[in-house]
Formats: sequence, structure tokens, C-alpha cells
Amino acid sequence: MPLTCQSLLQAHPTAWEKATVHPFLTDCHSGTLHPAQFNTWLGQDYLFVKDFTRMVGRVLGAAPDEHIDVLLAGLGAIKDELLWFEAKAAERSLDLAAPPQPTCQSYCEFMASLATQPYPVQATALWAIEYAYNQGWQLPGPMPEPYTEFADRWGNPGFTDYVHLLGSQADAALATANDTAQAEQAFLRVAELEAAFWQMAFATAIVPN
Ligand code: HMH
Repeated sequence: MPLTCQSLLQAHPTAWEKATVHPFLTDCHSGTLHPAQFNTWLGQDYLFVKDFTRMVGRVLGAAPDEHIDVLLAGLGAIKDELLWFEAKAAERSLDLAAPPQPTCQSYCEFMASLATQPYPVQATALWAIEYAYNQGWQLPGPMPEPYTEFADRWGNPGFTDYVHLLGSQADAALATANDTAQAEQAFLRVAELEAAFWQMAFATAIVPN
């Protein structure tokens, strides 16, 4: 049986749950997250998305002709997303020049390391990264303000369709791969880094006033 995105999720339910269910997200939902925790996430995710953009550019460079259209649409959406991050940071008076924390750094290094991996591995990692946010932001249920637009960015129907297309492309690439062990490893590494990224923001020191 060929490896598929669905079979990866079925083989590793615990790893995937850790990637997509975290107190950071449930505290957003219940309104108990401290703004400092959210602001850490926002600043670090901005740095993440800048490097993620570069990764998607490299995946595009490795993609077969029939996968270009979906990846190009994804890059178009990221252009808007980076501007949106800058606007959200300005609303909160955040300094986007803050350095990456070690967890963000590790995630960015992982994305850079995908450049030397075969296309099926890159396509699988890209799908996993996007699906993690698509699920993570939706699973707690409707997000209250001020988090509604954040949940919507990765939970809206258009983004959900995009993630499904990425999954179909990854499946098609995996069907042609003769060694899928690296793709499975990349999936598990994404799951681990996603869990660590939530935890990094959640662990922000809260200074009582
Ligand atoms: C950490 N994972 C992380 N940040 C994101 N913005 C996404 C996935 C989705 O692009």
C-alpha cells in the first residue's frame, strides 16, 4: 500500500494530536490566554512565515508542472499574510525585529533542510505544516475576539480547500516515490515542531502588574 497523507495521520494519531491540540489554543478559545503569550506567538510566527515563504518557493522549484498552479496560489496568499502579520503586530505595538527563539530557529532550520530532500518529502512536509494550522485553529470551536480573525485565516473554507489540494499533490508525489521513509520522518518532525511551537509561546513569562 502506498504511503498517503491519510495513512500518515492514521499511523501517528498521538503525534498529530500533540501538534494540533494545545492549551495555547484552548486558552484562546476560553479567553484565558495572557496577551503576552499571544504576542510571543505572533512575533515568532511572523519569523516562521518569512522562512516558510522561502521554503514554499523551493518546493515550487522542485514541483512537476501540474503542481505549479496550487503552489503559486499559496505563495500569493502568503504575500497577503505577511502584510497582515505586520498590521497585527503594529496594532499590538510589537517589535517584529525580535530575534527567533530556539524552537522557532529549529523549525526554520528544518524547513531549510528540506531543500536537499526529494520532492515527495517536501510536498508531504508542506501539506503537514499547513494542515496543522488548518486543524489546530478550528478544533477548539469558534474563537472569540480578538482571536476570531486568526482562527479564520487558517480555518476558512478557501484555506481548507488549499490544504486538501496540497494533500492530493503530496499523495501523487508519494505514489511515485520508491522510498517513503523520509516522508514519514518529515511528517513526524513537523508534528513535533508544531507542538513545540505552541509550547514556546505558552511558556512566555507572565509579569504580574
Ligand atoms: C508554526 N505552523 C506554524 N506557523 C504557521 N503559520 C503555519 C504552520 C501555517 O502556515
